Amino acid sequence: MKKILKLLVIVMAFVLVAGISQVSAISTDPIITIGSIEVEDNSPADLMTEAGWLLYAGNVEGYTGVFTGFTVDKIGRPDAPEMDLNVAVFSGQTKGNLLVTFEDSFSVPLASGITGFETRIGGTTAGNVSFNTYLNGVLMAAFNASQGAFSTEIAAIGVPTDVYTLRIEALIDHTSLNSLSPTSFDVHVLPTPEPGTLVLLGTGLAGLGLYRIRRKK
Ligand SMILES: [Ca+2]
Repeated sequence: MKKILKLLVIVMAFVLVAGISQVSAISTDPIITIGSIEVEDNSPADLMTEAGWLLYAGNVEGYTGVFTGFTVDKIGRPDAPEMDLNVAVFSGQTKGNLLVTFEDSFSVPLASGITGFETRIGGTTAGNVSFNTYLNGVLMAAFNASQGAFSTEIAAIGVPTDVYTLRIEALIDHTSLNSLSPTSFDVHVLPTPEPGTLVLLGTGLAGLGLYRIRRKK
């Protein structure tokens, strides 16, 4: 039993050291654009002074809404970054399209075992919304939602090798609706498999190894 504990401590120490050594390599410059408005993290337009958390509320091109972005300083880890865009809008009198984007740059290394990024989308709309997510300009996920509740999960395989950019796009279309029609949604881009799952898998494999060593004795 003592031997097992000793080995577990060594495995955990290795996991911790591996995690810490990867923290330094990151560059973040997250920006949300809402129509022609640009909101950079902790610029005057950002209502949330916390790093990695962007918030804009107000009127933009015929829409009134709240736009929130979370990125790696707030969610995820430097070696397994996540991005989350949350939008709630009402259309006003002009009822045109509204393009909302959220972009951030990161740098490798990624945690070992990550094979790509998953896009999770959920929400409800009175009109139509087209979603796209990109890794270095290459489409990872595309989804169209119209008139009602929606949700989807789309996984894409592909791991970057250097500094890389993740980008979320949502094109909101209320062109044929009355002036108080709502749309709200959440778009979450996260690495697959999730780091939590990786750690569990790692400890599970370590446990299996210990079991086999013990049986041989
Ligand atoms: Ca901020």
